[in-house]
Amino acid sequence: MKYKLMSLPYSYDALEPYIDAKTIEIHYSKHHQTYVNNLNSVLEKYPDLTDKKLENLILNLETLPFEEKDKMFFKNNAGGVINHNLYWEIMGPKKEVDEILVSEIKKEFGSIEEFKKIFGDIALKHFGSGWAWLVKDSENKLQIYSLPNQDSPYMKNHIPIIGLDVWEHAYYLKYQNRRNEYIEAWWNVLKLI
Ligand code: MN3
Repeated sequence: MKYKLMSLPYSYDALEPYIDAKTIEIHYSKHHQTYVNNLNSVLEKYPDLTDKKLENLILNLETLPFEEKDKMFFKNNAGGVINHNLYWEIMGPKKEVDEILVSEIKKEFGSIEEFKKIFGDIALKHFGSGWAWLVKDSENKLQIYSLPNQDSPYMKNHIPIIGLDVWEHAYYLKYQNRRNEYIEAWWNVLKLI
């Protein structure tokens, strides 16, 4: 069994003007596709692992029978697939507000505005490639942090709720070095809150 690139739930231009069509096309059909292809290529050597949930595999990475050189490659590409699946899923041209999530965020961070400030600041200050995350930790408490590269909150046994890709490939065509403008624009296409 091979992993497949998820289907994008909207057209490339659906998130204009906040995220431009060209960026989505390249991000989805090149970057995300490459993570899927790489994942399948490394797992060809480990057929016993291919029908397992990726979330479980990366949580238990140290117990898996990977050769050292394959372990990092698997981690990066499995993370790339999981992270991007969530990224496309939580965005959309129309708000589909999750009222339960909104009330949990207000309870934990005071207000949606305050949450956006904290999360946006973490996303802005994350150095290099990576993601800003809102997660539920193992005690079901909301936490905000960033992780480098394609590391996934599942590696910490946390459930990712909201993930913002701050790799330059997510915004460079339209925003160049202005990550702050990408983050500001992104709140408009995050459909959950
Ligand atoms: Mn990306």
